[in-house]
Amino acid sequence: MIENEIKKLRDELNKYSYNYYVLDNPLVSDFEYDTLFKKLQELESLHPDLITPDSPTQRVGGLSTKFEEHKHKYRLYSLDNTYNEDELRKWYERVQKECPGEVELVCELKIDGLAIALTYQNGLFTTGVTRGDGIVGENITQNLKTVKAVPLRLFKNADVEVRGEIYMPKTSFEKLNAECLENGEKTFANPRNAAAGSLRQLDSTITAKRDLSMFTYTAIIEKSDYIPKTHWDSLQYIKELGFKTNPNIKLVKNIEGAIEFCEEWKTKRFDLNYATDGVVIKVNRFDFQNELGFTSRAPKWATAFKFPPEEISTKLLDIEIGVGKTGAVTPVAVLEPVNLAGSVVSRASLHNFDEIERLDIRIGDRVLIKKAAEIIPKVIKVVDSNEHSTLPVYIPPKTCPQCGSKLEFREGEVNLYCNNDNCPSIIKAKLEYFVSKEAMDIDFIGPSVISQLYNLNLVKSPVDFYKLKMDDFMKLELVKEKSASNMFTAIQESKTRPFSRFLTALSIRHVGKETAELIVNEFPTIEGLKAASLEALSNIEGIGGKIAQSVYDYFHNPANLDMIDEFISLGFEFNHNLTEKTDELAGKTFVLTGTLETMTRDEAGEKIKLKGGKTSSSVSKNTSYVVAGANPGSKLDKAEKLGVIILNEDEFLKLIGIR
Ligand code: 0OX
Repeated sequence: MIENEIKKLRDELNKYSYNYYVLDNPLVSDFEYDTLFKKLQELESLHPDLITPDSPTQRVGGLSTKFEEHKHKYRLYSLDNTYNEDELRKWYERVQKECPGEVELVCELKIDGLAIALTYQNGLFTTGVTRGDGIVGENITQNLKTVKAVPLRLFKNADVEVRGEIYMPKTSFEKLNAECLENGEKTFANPRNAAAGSLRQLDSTITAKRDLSMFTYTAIIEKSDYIPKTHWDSLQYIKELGFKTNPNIKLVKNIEGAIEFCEEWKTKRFDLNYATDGVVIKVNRFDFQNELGFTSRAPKWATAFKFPPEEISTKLLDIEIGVGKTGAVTPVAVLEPVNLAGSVVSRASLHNFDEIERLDIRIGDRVLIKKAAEIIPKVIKVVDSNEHSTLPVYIPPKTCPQCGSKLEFREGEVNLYCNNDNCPSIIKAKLEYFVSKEAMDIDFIGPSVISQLYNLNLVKSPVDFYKLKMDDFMKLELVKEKSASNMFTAIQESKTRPFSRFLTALSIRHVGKETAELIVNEFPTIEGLKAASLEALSNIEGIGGKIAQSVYDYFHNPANLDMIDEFISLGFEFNHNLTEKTDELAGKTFVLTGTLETMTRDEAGEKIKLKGGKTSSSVSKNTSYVVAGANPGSKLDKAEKLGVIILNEDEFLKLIGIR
């Protein structure tokens, strides 16, 4: 019977998948798996009524328009950190005050991934949510289904919420970055960012292509035939449910055992194929955990021992001068490349010129550099040497290395400043900030692209980004059609960023993200803000006189007002209440053909995507609309044949709400 055959295939595939992704023990070749998978897909397509939610075919994703907020049923707490043996012993003493005697502990590696909570009802996966702020997260169920280490059905029919960490193996991260480079796309800074970027895809077929895995460490049991009494036993139980747990765990008698475990993994962690940033130490007995309870943010029964940042010495080859968007001039160390915590470092931060003087850092010195997880490496001191005294003392520059203006100190600040608003370094730094994550969040446009666009006279002010055509990007080094189109699209997409982001992106002195939000709450439109009096600005709660003056000056500078008018004429709305993206056209596929009068086909495609629709280059029965401009090609004929709705430009503009 077909029903039995489908069930047999499903069970077989689930068994192979579990052995491969959870137990790391492949039973069959990829080819054998794929053949069975295709067979199941085929049978299910003939009998859609026989598809079950735990079928391996249900891991393949689809599109969503946004992630819904989800309030956690049980709060996800943070962990307090400890950095040395002393702090660990003090934590243990606090534990022993409540629970006298020797208290058994479980040591786990702290996986540097993304915390998630998975809900199972009667053994079936129902919801997967990001940690968020621990109280509310985002529902990413569809994306999590594509992660093979997330079981769709458990081995027991329990009601549980399980928590774990989604991570990307280091080797997969390197492979992904190599592919990104090849395609002219942005690379990820570390495996954690790569995992986060992969999970935050609205198109879960992209998530499905990324190699993500999961280690699980907590189960909150609501209904089960067995309730463990210790954390150690619950880890065993989690494994029995079908989850992957980290094998590098240890049950120890007291804090000395935990200290030994931390010491052991300080260096051994570099041999693992996943990133770790410490050890989590938990009281083993649940009755003791209940006794100890929580502070406002973290359990008292657990602590994280953070691995110390790695340090290494290398030669300081030069001190380069960077000029930031505020004109602040900062020294950057150019180093003989060294391997530090798994990556090659050739530049490091030197803070400011006072720091160089205080530490008496000289070019040619051997210096000690340190790197904490994900943080830019820093020079921390000079390593004693005989040469040091023979090297010339470092003298800070007197003029801007870029524009030659005299550098000056500003009152009450340690930095030196270039005060020339037309300094190319300052302009480029402002442009870099404009596109950054915190501001307009424009992908694919990095410092090198900005520098080239600036040198080619294509972009001198942020508004110029929005006037660029595809051809302009093709003038850049190593840029081919694919990355040109990525850049063009990313810029156009940014047009709908909320007003507060735009205000942040302008690099108005003293106006960062938080301040910009305070301002737009009070002045939700650009017209209102332009007309705001100094008094009205300083009356905004949280905004002092210095900020108010800076905002007021900015909006009374004719050059800035001209630029804003240009933004408006390019279609910017600057409306605080504007939503970033809509889903009006979700599920609709458009094919564009011929020449449109009011915009290019790329721009039309952008507008469709902003409303949640898709574009395609060929007409099929799945096409929702064909938009036909002047001189349409054969696509129009095909549309007519298939009975697809054909829109002229006017109708299209009405549909997307422009006319
Ligand atoms: C990890 C990890 C994170 C339980 C109570 C607060 C933290 N990143 O590997 N969290 C926890 O435990 C929770 N355990 C871990 N192993």
